[in-house]
Amino acid sequence: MVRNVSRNSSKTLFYVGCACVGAYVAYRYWKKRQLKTIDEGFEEVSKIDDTNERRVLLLGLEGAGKTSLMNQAIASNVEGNSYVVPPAPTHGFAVYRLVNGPYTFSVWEIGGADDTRQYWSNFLQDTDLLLFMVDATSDSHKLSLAVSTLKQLLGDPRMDNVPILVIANKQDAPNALRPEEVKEALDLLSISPHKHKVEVIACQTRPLPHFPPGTKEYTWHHPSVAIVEKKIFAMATS
Ligand SMILES: Nc1nc2c(ncn2[C@@H]2O[C@H](COP(=O)(O)OP(=O)(O)OP(=O)(O)O)[C@@H](O)[C@H]2O)c(=O)[nH]1
Ligand SMILES: [Mg+2]
Repeated sequence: MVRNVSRNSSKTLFYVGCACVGAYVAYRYWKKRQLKTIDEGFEEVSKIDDTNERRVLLLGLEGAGKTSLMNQAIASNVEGNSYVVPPAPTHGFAVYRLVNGPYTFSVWEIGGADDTRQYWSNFLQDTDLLLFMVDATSDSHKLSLAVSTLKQLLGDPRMDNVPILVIANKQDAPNALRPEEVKEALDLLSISPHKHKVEVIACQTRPLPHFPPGTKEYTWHHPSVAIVEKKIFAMATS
């Protein structure tokens, strides 16, 4: 009798042991499959092709016309796109997507007000093109602030070798500085050509013309906007 009980209990022990080993093997197998799935997931993400993506940074003092330009660029980029006028000051940032052939350009506009400029340095990483927008009707005080702001930006090593397109905006105003004058006022000739390719382009987003039949205010853009766009596409992909 005693012998039977002990035989039964060792049998039970044997089965419990087998069950434990089986459960452990099943657990290891499941874990391995799970890790493999996670690995495959990473592989899929790493396979996503971002070679046709370009990151463009749009900076400039408040009121330079950054939002106005992008609203119109969006309107001219894809037929049927619309935008809201008048532009409001940008508190924080806005991202606009432009498409040209196989390329997608994400344009990051960061507001230019005093309290927002301190955050510009958070956005410098991986920039393919810097758009620096200037209100060409600015007085000398504002222009020298634009100069020191641009120099501070270019002092950041993350901006090394990033091409720069300076946009001399508000060319519709009779007192606006022309691109050559903006080049001088911003001391752009002092920027080493080995470090940055620099170009200056004229732009205006006002005044609104009479709309041709079939167009409305929200789909209108000034012809200079399309020229600026082309320049952005060329410089960000060169
Ligand atoms: N005359 C004239 N005014 C313009 C032009 N572009 C923009 N403006 C005006 O300038 C003002 C500021 O324009 P925004 O586009 O908001 O300027 P911003 O650079 O985005 O300003 P923040 O977002 O505050 O940094 C608005 O009243 C616009 O209507 C232009 O080409 N000519
Ligand atoms: Mg803005």
